[in-house]
Amino acid sequence: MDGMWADLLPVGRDGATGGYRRHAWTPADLACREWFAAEAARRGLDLVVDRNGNQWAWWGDPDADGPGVVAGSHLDSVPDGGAYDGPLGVVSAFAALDRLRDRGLVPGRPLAVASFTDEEGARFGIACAGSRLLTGALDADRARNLTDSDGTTLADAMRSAGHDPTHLGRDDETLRRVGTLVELHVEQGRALVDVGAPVGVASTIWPHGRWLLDLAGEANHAGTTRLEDRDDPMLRLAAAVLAAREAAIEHGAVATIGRVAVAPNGTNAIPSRVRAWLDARGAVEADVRAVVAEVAAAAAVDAVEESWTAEVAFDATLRDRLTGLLGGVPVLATAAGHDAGILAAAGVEAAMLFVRNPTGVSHSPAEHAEVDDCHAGVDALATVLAHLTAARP
Ligand code: HGY
Ligand code: MN
Ligand code: MN
Repeated sequence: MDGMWADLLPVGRDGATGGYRRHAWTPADLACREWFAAEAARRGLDLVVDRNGNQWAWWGDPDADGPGVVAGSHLDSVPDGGAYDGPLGVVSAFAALDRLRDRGLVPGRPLAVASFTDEEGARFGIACAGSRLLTGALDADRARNLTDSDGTTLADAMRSAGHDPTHLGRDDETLRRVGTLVELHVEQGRALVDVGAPVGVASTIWPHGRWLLDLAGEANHAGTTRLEDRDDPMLRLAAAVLAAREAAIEHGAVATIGRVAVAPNGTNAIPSRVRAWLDARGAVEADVRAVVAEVAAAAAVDAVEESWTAEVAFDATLRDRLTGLLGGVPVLATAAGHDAGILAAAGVEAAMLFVRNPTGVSHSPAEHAEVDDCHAGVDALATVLAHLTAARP
């Protein structure tokens, strides 16, 4: 594990912030994809890149002997993201497969390591884009026409990276191969550290979504325009940001406006337009919807829903089986979205393992997990995979 981790660590890392910028279909992302292919080749696994760009490294033939068991996560990051969110799950999946081989175990079912494309949606705005396309939760034409901040479409970015976007969309051939998905992920919170446990099992993913607030104003001179003559969209943005916090407190939810695009973005120009993206989440859908409505009202704008993830309750039988198998580890909900949640919502049997995060911090260069806890995660994943694949000497 440590060698894989060391190889991956410098890929897409920003020297100034120490954070990662592994955004979909950029050179950094392609370097991660090459890393994945090399690790698959090193183990003699059959590498499959599906029509949506997701990578699968198979030990055994899921078409002949499937459906199989898949362990994986994602390699892309948010802007200035941490080292563990995503990569810990992919590295741990390869390491767990190595553990089975080290113990002389052969799976009774095909086993794969997977890396889902564009889980963060950092460049094109839709989280879990690869798994949403795979399951049909994201329309292919809409996906192809998503644009990044430079106006590059997803289709063009994929083509430039050598991946044909023509056949994006639900992929039943790939889905049929997946009998059970287990995603290991660094915990993005403090539940495990607060109970002193290195590993936990997921119960649910909170409902959450992303909304665009598109605020039009009137461009004008910052110095010569009288206050009473101004139509400054920044004031409505300010109202939205404050309303997001107040509504979140009121409804027991969380709400964030972390991404803003100002046009023309000049120091001495009243903006003509401000676009802001609201991320809202909560244990109860109605609370999330109430937060969005109050933010939209405060900004006097319609909030345009860009993505929505309904609550995911992971398969309770599988959840309890794995919890017992691991000796009664904690079971915890998360407000973070994951590819395992997208596949579970599409009817795939799925589970998640969490590895302790000593500070709970994520989506930050400060994100961290202790080596011993990472190894505990690999041990747990290997135990789970041996069980699920009925591995035998
Ligand atoms: O936004 C999320 O919860 C995940 O990191 N994509
Ligand atoms: Mn993330
Ligand atoms: Mn993640």
